[in-house]
Amino acid sequence: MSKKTPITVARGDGIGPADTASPSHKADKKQPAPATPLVSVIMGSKSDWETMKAAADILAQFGVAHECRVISAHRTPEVLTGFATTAESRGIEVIIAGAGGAAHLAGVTAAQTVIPVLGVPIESKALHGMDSLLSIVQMPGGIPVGTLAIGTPGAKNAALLAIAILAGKRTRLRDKLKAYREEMKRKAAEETLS
Ligand code: RP5
Repeated sequence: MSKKTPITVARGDGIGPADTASPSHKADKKQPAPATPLVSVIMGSKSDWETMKAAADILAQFGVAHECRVISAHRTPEVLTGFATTAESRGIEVIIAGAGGAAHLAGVTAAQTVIPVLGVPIESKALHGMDSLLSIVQMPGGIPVGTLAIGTPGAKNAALLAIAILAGKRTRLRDKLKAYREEMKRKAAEETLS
């Protein structure tokens, strides 16, 4: 592993294989935290971390094992190919890719794996993220990238969408997501303007 592509790995709290994988792997059973990440959060530059840590925070809050790495489509293209082509065999189920400017990271990643890729447009200085947004969202038909909002809200929602994808086959995670929504609803209902 290159020293220029730092990785942080956060263990989950037992959110592991899908419920349907095998009865002995039911996610509802108390299990040791899986060592292998289910979600990979990648970003084109360390400068993107300020935005992308919002995705990592949500994944940690839900106890989803994940890894965070800097991989650039143009500075380290070989590393990206190695990452994308081995992600499936490593057990990664969703990839979140944040990039800014001519933001090709998500698209180039999606081109090399069938794992769902969620793109987060980083708010660039020159064009306030419009360049990033259009670069990520305008994938030609055939290789999809799910594109979220510009900046921190997009990073947060990318993680929530990744959780929703994982929750399809993991009842405990689905329950956590429902509880999160309920809490949001409760807080909104209790808002006062005084
Ligand atoms: C992109 O270029 C990165 O995703 C980042 O948003 C942007 C600027 O990178 P730095 O010059 O800050 O490293 O590849």
